[in-house]
This record gives sequence, C-alpha cells and structure tokens, in this order.
Amino acid sequence: MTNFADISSRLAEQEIEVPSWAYGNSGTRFKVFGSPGTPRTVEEKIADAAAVHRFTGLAPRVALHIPWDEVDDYAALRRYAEDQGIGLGTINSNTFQDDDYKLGALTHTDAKIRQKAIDHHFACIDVMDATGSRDLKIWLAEGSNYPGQADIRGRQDRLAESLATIYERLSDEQRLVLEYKFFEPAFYHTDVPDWGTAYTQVAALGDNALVCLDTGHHAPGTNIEFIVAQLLRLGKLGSFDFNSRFYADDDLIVGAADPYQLFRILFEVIRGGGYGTDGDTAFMLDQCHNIEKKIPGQIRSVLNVQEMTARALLVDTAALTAAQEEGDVLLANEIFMDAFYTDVRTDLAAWREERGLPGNPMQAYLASGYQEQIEAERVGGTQAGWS
Ligand code: PSV
Ligand code: MN
Ligand code: MN
Repeated sequence: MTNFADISSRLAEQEIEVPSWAYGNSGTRFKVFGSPGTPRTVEEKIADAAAVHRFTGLAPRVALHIPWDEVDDYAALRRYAEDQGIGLGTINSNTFQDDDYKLGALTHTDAKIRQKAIDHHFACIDVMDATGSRDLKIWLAEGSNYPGQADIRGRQDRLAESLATIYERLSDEQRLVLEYKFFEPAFYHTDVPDWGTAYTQVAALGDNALVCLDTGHHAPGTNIEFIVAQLLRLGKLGSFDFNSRFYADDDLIVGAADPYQLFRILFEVIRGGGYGTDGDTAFMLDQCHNIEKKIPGQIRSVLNVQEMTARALLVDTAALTAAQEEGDVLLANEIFMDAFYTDVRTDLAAWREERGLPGNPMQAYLASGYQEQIEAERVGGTQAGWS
C-alpha cells in the first residue's frame, strides 16, 4: 500500500509550463469572445502566468509563440519575467499564418519559401539564446486536401532536409521538439500526422531532437498512454502539450474530459522515467479558454495535472508487478484502480500549506483581487493570435 506521505516529496518535482496564448482572447472560427482583463502586451501575459505560479507553485515558466509574442528586447523580457518570479520557456515557431505557406513551409517545393520558413526558425533560435529557453517547438500546419495534390513522399524528404538545417543551428543545450497532429488544417494528408512520423524525423537528426505529444492530436479511441510508454522507451518523449478533447483539437482544460486517461498517461510517464528529476520530459499546457476566465482556467488545469500525478504516484507498483507476474488480471486492475479512485484533495491542500502555498489556490486567487484589478486596468486586450 502506498500512502500520500510516501509520495509527497515527489510532488515537489512537478513543473508545468503554461502557454502565453492561454491568456489572450480566443474562440472558434465562429466567434472570438472578448473578456475583461485580457492582456494587451506580452508583459501582461507574463504577469498573468506569474499569478498562476504564485497561487499554485506549479507553473514556473511561460512558453512564447513567435511572432505573437514578438518584442524588441528579449533579454529585457527575460528580466521582466524573472522579476515576476517565473522564467521564459519553450519557443513555439509559427509557419501557419503567412500566405506564402499556403502549400507548405518546411516542405514547400519552392526552395525560397522553404528558406523563409527555415529563417523564421533561425530567428526563433536567436530568441531562445536571449531568453535562455531550452526548447524550440515546431508544429507544422502542412499537408494537402486532395489525393494527388502533392507528392507526399517528396514532402517527407524536404521536411527532413529543412529540419536538419534548423537542428544544426541549435546549441548543445537546446532541443528541437517536433509535434504531430493527425489532421487540420490539412484534411487529406498531414506531413507530421503521428508519433511514428515525428519519431522517424527526429531520430534522423540527433539526440537533442525529440517528439512533442499533444494529447488533443489523436483520433478518438487512440491509446495515448501506449504512445507515451513507447516514446519513453525509445528516449524520445521530449514534451507534452496537455489539454482535453471530446471531438477534435478542442484545447479544453486538461483532465476535464477524461481524468482517467490523464491518470493512465501520467502513470506511464512515471513508469517510464519521464517524471520530475527522473527525466527530461517537459510538461506543458496547450489550451485556450474561449468562454471561461483565463487565469482560473489555467489554475484549474495545473491543479488537475497535480491531482492525477499524485494519484498515479500512489499506484502500489510492487503489488502491481507481483499481480501482473502472477497473471492475476483482476487484482492487477484493482490495484491500478485503487490509486485512481483515491481522493487526494485534502492531502494536497495540507501539502501546499506546508510549503507556504494556499491550500485552495482557486479560492485564494478569486479572493486576491487580481482579477478585479486587471479587469479595471486593462482595456482592449488582444487576441491570442488565432483569428
Ligand atoms: C494547433 O493544432 C496547435 O494547437 C498546436 O497544438 C500547437 O502546439 C499550438 O497550436 C500552438 O502553435
Ligand atoms: Mn500543441
Ligand atoms: Mn493543437
């Protein structure tokens, strides 16, 4: 039997990076709803991310998206973030909002357009040098809509070449993480649709090229924890983009749609040595809050990850292994489910208080006056970057 006391020190290892775009207004292609208090500048997004960290102790870094978060002086931005008590994290490139990339960016048949996309990644690496960021995250909106439209094999070759050129520019401390997504915005074929393609592409680059697994980027029914286990086994699970989905790339609050799936994923992360100080797998959120308040949405998200991590750590692995080896199917499943069904909320509240954090971060945030202050001060907040 594993108790909360046995796992409490491991919880202190948890770090979850939040995305700058979660604080901007976002929506669907039908409507973007404005909300009071929305950040008007990159600095205000960072300030909101820092608030999430102050109340939860879980979110010490904020990821940036270039050019959505473009500024003149990234070293100054880094100092600003540090003054707020957080760091700047992953740099996300963007090759999906430029007319030149209509038929592809890193895979385009035209060498000039490929070079433009490569140069954008070079610029992102310059940003990383100034911000001290470790990871360059690449999600590509490339593919085709109609069979015969494109040479899908030639596009893999050009992608490999472009990625190799970008990878070469990284320092030894920096990493490239390649994100896959099974469809959208291209509907017939996507150039990096699945973990196998992402793995194949990054394996050809080198040790500092890894896969990013976005939990929302799989077909319904996909066994995501199996992919987690496999990528960790191969030493190639660089990072997570956590979110929830019901139907497509919904970008809803992680753990909201299926907390049990989140538990199963986190169990495999821990099992595979990807958690905390055991490994280098980065936990990130990739979410948008279209109708709910953004900072509370982020607070709920990091708390959901923490709660399911605690439950996953509670699995009695010695008893589980024994049951598995005995071939005791039902006992093995019962041991697994016992941990999942354990309510850790009271223990987590006490754990936070022992560390000088509010026992109930959501309540503390709502009582703090921060939301009222930003709603009064900020007029005319900007969109996350999506239109
Ligand atoms: C688009 O699907 C996407 O949601 C990807 O998941 C990226 O990580 C994110 O946008 C930010 O570029
Ligand atoms: Mn993502
Ligand atoms: Mn996505």
